[in-house]
Amino acid sequence: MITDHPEKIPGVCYEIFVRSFCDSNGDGIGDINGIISKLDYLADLGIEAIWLTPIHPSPSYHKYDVIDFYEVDPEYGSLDDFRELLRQAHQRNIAVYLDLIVNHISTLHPWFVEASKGPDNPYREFFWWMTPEKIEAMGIEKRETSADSDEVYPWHENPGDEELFYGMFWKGMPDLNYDSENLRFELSKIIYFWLIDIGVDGFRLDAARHIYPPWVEFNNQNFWWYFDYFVRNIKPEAYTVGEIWATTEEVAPYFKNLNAAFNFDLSFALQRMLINEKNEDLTAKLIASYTLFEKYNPRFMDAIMLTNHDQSRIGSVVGGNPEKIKLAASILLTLPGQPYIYYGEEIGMLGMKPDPNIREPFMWSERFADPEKTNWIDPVFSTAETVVPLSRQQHHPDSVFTHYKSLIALRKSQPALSRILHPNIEEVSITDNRLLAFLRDDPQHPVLVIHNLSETAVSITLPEKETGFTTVLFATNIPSERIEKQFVLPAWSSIVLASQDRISK
Ligand SMILES: [Ca+2]
Ligand SMILES: [Ca+2]
Repeated sequence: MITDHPEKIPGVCYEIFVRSFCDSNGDGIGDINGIISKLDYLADLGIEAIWLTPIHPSPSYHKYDVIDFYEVDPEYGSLDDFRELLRQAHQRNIAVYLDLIVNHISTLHPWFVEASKGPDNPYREFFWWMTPEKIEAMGIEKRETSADSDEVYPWHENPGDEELFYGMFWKGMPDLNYDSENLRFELSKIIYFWLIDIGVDGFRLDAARHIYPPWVEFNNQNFWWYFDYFVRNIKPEAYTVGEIWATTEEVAPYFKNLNAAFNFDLSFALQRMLINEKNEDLTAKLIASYTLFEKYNPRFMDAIMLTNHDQSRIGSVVGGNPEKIKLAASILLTLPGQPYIYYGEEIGMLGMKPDPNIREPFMWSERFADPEKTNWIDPVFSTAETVVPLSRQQHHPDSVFTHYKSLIALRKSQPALSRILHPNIEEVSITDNRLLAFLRDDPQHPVLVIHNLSETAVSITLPEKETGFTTVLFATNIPSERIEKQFVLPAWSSIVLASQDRISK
């Protein structure tokens, strides 16, 4: 059980797909120095923590198949660059989380190069090896596809070898086998290196539900107990957030040993609600999920997002409609938990799968040859014709960017909105399913939030209990400072209201 937590929990987090964010040296590939040059931008936006997708040497463009856990890929910079990033991020009170991939490595990693030499190699035990006969006898030739892997046949040939190796994502990524004490020791050295020697603030943990394969899945929690035990011993305040791409019920037990976990059910519910323009009883579902999470860890942190680097971008999910892009942001940034903004969301970037097209270059400026813009891929969705670059949004009062910035500032200014531990959300008796309405309670400054999901204006009468909420803290399309208990909320609009009564007490 987790005993300690970060002293100051970052509220608004930001996921950076490093390759596409900002190029500092003109090679067209995003890099660490590029991120350093944008720390002021992120601080100005109100970001309190950044999660970097993997930075270690790797043969792939996304770098989720690691060759060396102790280095930075030269494409992205050096360890010294990374130390400088940490130093400058911390100066601005921005925490830095590394994407740590403990489930698998690249076949080019020395551990696998060694292990593939044969059954007698000392590194053999770092992986899962089995003869075809045993695999067949156990009935594990095939796996059921999951949200995060289409792989059906997870056993792969090692040329000249009688045994196959297990790689649930694909044959270039062999799964690691943590039954090996030597491997656990190697992992503890890696954790120590990054948390203590380098000084990162925490880890985003890739594929956390897949550490042990299906036939020994029950060992997963034991592994995370071990992981957490080690982390807490060397850096009690470190932050851990797990990618458990599964239902709320499957996510919940992971809170025993991780501070936070991404809420995929919420992500998909929000996307459906924005597409269908109908509430799916979201508040009640969230409260039920909190009750479940709390059983495993009363200090759980709900890591919430619209989409991440594995999902089609929210801008495209809502058909590129700028009003709905803003509505999506309004919902995310008024819900409890830790919002993770995926880079480019704040300027309304677009993108649909396949993966490279949801990871297109960030659009910094309108200059034809923007030296900061990465060009490792020709963008298909986020182009000069479809997305207004940041430079033209930054000082525009109606831009998506200004909308994000205002909402982040609002969230940080209101204790009722920024609560992370013991999330505060309550239902209100506004039952029109075109609306998403909820109360964020607080002893001094409770806040009432109403979103209109639909394409038509909706007339609202505040319920008896909420008639005190007449002061407008934030609104899309409603200019007045104060409203009556009856008002009309325009299409795809949001309003955040404070209670005059309770504030004056
Ligand atoms: Ca570069
Ligand atoms: Ca695994």
